[in-house]
Amino acid sequence: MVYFLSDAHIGSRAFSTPQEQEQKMVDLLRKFEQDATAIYLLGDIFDFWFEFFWWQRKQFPLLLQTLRELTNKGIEVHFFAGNHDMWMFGYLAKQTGIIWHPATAQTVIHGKRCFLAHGDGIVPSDYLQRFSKEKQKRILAFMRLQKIFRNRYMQYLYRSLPPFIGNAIGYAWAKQSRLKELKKPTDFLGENNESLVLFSKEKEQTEHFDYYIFGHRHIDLDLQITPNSRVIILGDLFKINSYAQMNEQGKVELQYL
Ligand SMILES: [Mn+2]
Repeated sequence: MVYFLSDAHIGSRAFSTPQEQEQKMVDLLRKFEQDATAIYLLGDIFDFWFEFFWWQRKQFPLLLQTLRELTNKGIEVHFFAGNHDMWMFGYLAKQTGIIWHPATAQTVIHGKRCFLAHGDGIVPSDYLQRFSKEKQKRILAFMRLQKIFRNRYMQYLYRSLPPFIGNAIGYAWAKQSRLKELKKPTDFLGENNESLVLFSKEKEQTEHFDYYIFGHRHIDLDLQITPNSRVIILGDLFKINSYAQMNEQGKVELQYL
């Protein structure tokens, strides 16, 4: 079995018991361990993850230990950058043996062509034109922020902060977006408005994938876009409590805890 999971947001200060979130993730990984050949973690597994230059106390030791044990057993664990945990500079991979994907990936699993990504910034080519001038401004501001987050020089500066300051800022920022999500979730916008679906439909015109699998949106979606192509959005691990699995025949199904 191959498993897909995203958006656990471990460590979020929006939850009263951050340890429980880590334990929940570990329990699920232990369940996967029974029959997994590979596990794809599609981003935002951590609510905030930043590897600073300065020494810092090991975060989430239980989860890191579990990941290490899984990879030692020969289970491939793929870890995709989310917009909350893209700041990995080799430490986590070295500690746990995960395979790090800073961007999207295209791969064949059990004979099925898969397009995999966290999902932030994945939009169709005519995306901006779909909105009013006012909304375009907000989207562009968000995209500028994403660019700063991914800028190597800015990352270098942030890495030189003492971790207790850098983490305090990061967790406070992340908490806001978690509270917003919990208070006012953005439900499925319909296949003509959901950017990940629009992107996949556009992509399908030039290149075929059996599955487009994403996280990020905090909705659980399994949508047929052509007779042999589907978009799967994984939901999350704190509100929807969902993940996906692919069996040896290449059949993908959403699962709920
Ligand atoms: Mn995200």
